[in-house]
Amino acid sequence: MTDFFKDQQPLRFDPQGTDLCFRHYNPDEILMGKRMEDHLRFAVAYWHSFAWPGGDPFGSQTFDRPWFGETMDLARLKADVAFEMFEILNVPFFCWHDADIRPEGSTFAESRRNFEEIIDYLQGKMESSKTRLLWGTANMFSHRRFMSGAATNPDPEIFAWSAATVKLCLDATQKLGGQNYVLWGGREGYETLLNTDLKRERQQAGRFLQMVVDYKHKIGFEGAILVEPKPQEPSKHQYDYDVATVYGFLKEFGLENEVKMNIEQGHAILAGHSFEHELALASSLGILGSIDMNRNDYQSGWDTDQFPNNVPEVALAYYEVLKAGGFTTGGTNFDAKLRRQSLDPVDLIAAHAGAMDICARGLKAAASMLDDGSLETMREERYAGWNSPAAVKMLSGDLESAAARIEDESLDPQPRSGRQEILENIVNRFV
Ligand code: XLS
Ligand code: NI
Ligand code: NI
Repeated sequence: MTDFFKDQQPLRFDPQGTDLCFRHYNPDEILMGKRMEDHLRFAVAYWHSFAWPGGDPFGSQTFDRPWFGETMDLARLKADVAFEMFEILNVPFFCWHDADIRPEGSTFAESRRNFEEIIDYLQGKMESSKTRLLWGTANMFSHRRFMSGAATNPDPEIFAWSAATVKLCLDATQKLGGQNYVLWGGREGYETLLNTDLKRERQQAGRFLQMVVDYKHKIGFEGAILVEPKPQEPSKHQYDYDVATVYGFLKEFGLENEVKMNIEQGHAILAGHSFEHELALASSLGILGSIDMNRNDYQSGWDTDQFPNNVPEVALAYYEVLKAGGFTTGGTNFDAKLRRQSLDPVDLIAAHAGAMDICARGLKAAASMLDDGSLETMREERYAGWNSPAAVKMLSGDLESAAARIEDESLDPQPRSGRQEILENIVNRFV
């Protein structure tokens, strides 16, 4: 035991509690025939909680964690504290980047040895913990070698470095029984078109993803490969802009049946969408994989990665997840960080506990909305005309026969209400 969280006991579920506890998240509560824990599949993100120093564009480190520093002993201490927090929160999953868990070496080989040693250490910790790996990923955006991209870099040697990095991370994800492998292309984009061969870079990205998928099959990794869309930041323009863009990209490279999406609330907002839009679209395309749960500050226009605290928003997100049949390999990863003034260890616990409660409330509201059924009934009614034999026939016919219907059948279609306010009132009965 470290003494970082002092004598903090695992949080209990107490609906009336006024101290640090879960008031809504009850892992064993059954909703739609499934335990709440198995619906939500919470994960802690190693990078925000244990690796991020608390900097912003105007100031550097504010957190003073005893494990900060680039040594193996400190990396092990960080892992010890992480697993203590997983136990306090009773979370079933965690996620990492290679750079979060190991010190950077002076050569690739040294970084690899550090990484492999820490992976063994994590494997040991997982033997006495319930917490599994939701996904692993490679950080190919922080080190200066990646400043012009990873797979899309103008320098082919960086492409090779990226291949070595992803291979290592995918091997480690498989070793730890990870349920997914994520690729977020933070610098797979450009700063200026003036120095960018857009066509070539997209081809490199497509080829890279094909190689990753081939390798996944070669080693028999059973998890899902997930791409995480984001429109910009840190690059001015990111190629994996949003779900629709990534789907077009996957089709172009023949990967639409191989790769799914990891959708993040804040990235959806940055792309000018709502979270539920991105989820609904991915679900309609059959590529909904997992979610990164967080929220942006709506005034700042940055990816502020705050913990979620808006039940109506979260409810509409889980409504889409539940309608899609729920998570299979995916889950709810808190890709969220403390505010940089939240210095105390207890702030880390409170942030996650509050977010887990918000998600539980959202999930319960979503399940009630589905159970009530009015929303889906009204949606079906809106399209009921399409069930008529004439409409079914029209869709398999040609433009001329569809056109002929207007005069042949003397059609005179009348506008009907979209009933938006009534639908919103229904939602408000549950959130
Ligand atoms: C950054 C991304 C990142 C990914 C993993 O905006 O959300 O944290 O989830 O590389
Ligand atoms: Ni993000
Ligand atoms: Ni993310």
